[in-house]
Amino acid sequence: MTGKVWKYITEKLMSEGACHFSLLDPDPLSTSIETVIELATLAEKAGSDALMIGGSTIFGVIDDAVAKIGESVDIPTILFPGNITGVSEHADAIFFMSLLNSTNPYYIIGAQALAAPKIKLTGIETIAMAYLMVAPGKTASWVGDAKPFLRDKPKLPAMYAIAAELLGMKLVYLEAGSGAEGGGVPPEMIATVSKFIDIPLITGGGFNDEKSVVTAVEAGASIVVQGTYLEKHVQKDGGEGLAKIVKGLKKAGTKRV
Ligand code: 1GP
Repeated sequence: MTGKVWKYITEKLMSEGACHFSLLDPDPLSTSIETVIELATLAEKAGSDALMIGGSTIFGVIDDAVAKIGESVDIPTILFPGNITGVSEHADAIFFMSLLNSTNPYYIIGAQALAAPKIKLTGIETIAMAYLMVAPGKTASWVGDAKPFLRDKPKLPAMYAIAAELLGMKLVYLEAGSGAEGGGVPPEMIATVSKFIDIPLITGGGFNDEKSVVTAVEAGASIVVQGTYLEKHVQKDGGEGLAKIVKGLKKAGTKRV
């Protein structure tokens, strides 16, 4: 299992230039497991390349949801943990992430250390990722005690992203926060950060239409994540809109291959 998901991601990026990931938040307070599974299957059908599972606030145990989502799709399931409660052995991989611009060491290395023995013992594939919070940052920023980067100061996250690469991390995630207003992380910031790193850049938070997703890829993002868009639209249109967004993303990606 080790390395299988990472191989899948890198091969996709090499052949298609960009990937689309769908974020599922299996929080029983806001969604039923049936809905989460429906969103997962619709996302796969629309061409999304992988499912990320997690959230900043989880009211419940995600194990069951992760197992059921995994049984319902063929695309990889990757944990996107907001805390040690977000770990499950039923996923294909876990983003082993550090919120580098947190002001609280717990979110930089504390939670990771607490979760590390379980992750190591279960043998789940880990993908080391720098998580960088950009304003507004929303709930993730609040929970993670972050000092979010100012949207018009791209050199600051660029410095952190280079440091992440030099520390051996495999990915850099520029996060504006789920439900962020303003069309995601500014393209100028994506462009500056991606220019200085050789590892793939993921971005998410507020990408709610094809234009913003395509613009992010054109600016240099390798992977764009959508969560809120899925929750709001895919059940209504059967994933038609999402399929269009993925098609636009792939078209923009192909130009970079
Ligand atoms: C949040 O980047 C993700 O961690 C997705 O954000 O819900 O705004 O798509 P949205």
